[in-house]
Amino acid sequence: MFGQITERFESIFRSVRGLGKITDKNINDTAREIRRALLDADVNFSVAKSFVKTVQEKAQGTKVLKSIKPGQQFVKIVQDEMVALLGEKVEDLELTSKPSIILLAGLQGAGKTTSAGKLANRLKKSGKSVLMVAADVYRPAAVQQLIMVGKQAEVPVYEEGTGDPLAICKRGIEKARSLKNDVVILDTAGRLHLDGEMMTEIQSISDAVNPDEILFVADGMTGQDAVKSAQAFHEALPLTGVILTKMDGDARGGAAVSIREVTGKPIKFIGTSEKLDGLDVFDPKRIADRILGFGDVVSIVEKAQQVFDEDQSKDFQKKLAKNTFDLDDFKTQLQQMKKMGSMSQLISMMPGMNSKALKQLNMDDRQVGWTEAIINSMTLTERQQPQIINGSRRLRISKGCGRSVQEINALLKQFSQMKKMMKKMGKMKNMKLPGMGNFKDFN
Ligand SMILES: Nc1nc2c(ncn2[C@@H]2O[C@H](COP(=O)(O)OP(=O)(O)OP(=O)(O)O)[C@@H](O)[C@H]2O)c(=O)[nH]1
Ligand SMILES: [Mg+2]
Repeated sequence: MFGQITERFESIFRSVRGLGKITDKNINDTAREIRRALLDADVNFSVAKSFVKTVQEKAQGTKVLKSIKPGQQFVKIVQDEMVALLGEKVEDLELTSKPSIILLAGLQGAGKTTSAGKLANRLKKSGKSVLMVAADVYRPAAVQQLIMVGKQAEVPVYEEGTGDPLAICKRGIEKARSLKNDVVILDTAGRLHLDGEMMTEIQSISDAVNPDEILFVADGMTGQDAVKSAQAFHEALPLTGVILTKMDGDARGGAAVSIREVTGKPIKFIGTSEKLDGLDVFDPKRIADRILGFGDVVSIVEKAQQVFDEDQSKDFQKKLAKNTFDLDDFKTQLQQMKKMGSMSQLISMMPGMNSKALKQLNMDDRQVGWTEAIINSMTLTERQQPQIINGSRRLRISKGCGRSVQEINALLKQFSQMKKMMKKMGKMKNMKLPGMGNFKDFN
């Protein structure tokens, strides 16, 4: 997520942090760099312009402050403004009526049906009973797709095959009422916003059923196009929020940064995978930190908590404290991380993991398997004291596992980097990450 823009901010901040004094010149230079980074990430032009203007004005204010680290204050200004731009606080769904109605609208292929399933799954897990309604009668496989999604989420689907979408929605809601469901999710057909007829149709659905939530589902990969279509839908429908999908891809960040400012509607969720659990609450603070390269430690902690074994975590913490964390522990940890989703996704959330470090540490599931194989061909002593692994040992290990010596070198380097990183993190108190020691503040 946000690879490119994050890299740019990291480099901007590197020079800003080092500033001993804030002057007009370095304020203007930095402002220009920030504007370029935002525009290159496909952020809306006027959003970028006003963002930079505010940052510039506030930075002027720090010129007079006799602070020890003026550069750090500058960074803080950018951070605060980014959080403000993204909407400041988490905006939850507002589901007050019974059944509450959620209408999903958006362009073709944006991810409405997938998001319907993810929302249903999420609501179901929070104890609500949900019904999904298949109101896309235009694409032949659409109903079947929602039924499949419903099966995965174990949420029932109301469908009539073809027919009038408005009538189907109404009868679906009636059904939910008779079943005493808490929430009904209406999955509508994808539209091209140029298509007046289709827009009128979704407007008539919205007018007739008066949804609690009208969520615009936008493909986060499409940058400013997502913002433009959000605007068009916003003019046609009383949107209550946005779901930004496909943020696991190489989203440049333009949509995430601009949509709220342009439409005035909050992003409520982001899609982070094709799977049912790939939906995260949009937290402006966390996303700002990720965009700006400060890492999203809270998310890692949460993900880790979901999969890490409590006893094992304590064990790891002890080992970290005593600095006896070895390659066997590394292996166990890799196995557990595998459960958390792709390694690169996880590592990209870590603070200080700039893109270069990320590339060095980047691993896919296959590589995790190879890494296990390499560690398995080491002796116990080698695993505990990797520093003894010299050239001839490397050759032997390589023969044992069928991976090249270069790969073994890379693994050992990775391990020592990871250990260093953990040691650094271990020094930070307050935040508990199971299996990885304690954390404190980052920036
Ligand atoms: N990687 C990734 N893929 C996603 C995400 N959300 C949706 N997709 C994929 O995007 C494609 C389109 O998703 P759908 O849910 O069918 O989109 P839709 O808006 O219902 O499309 P129409 O019904 O044709 O308008 C599918 O291949 C999904 O798996 C996401 O958050 N991440
Ligand atoms: Mg669909």
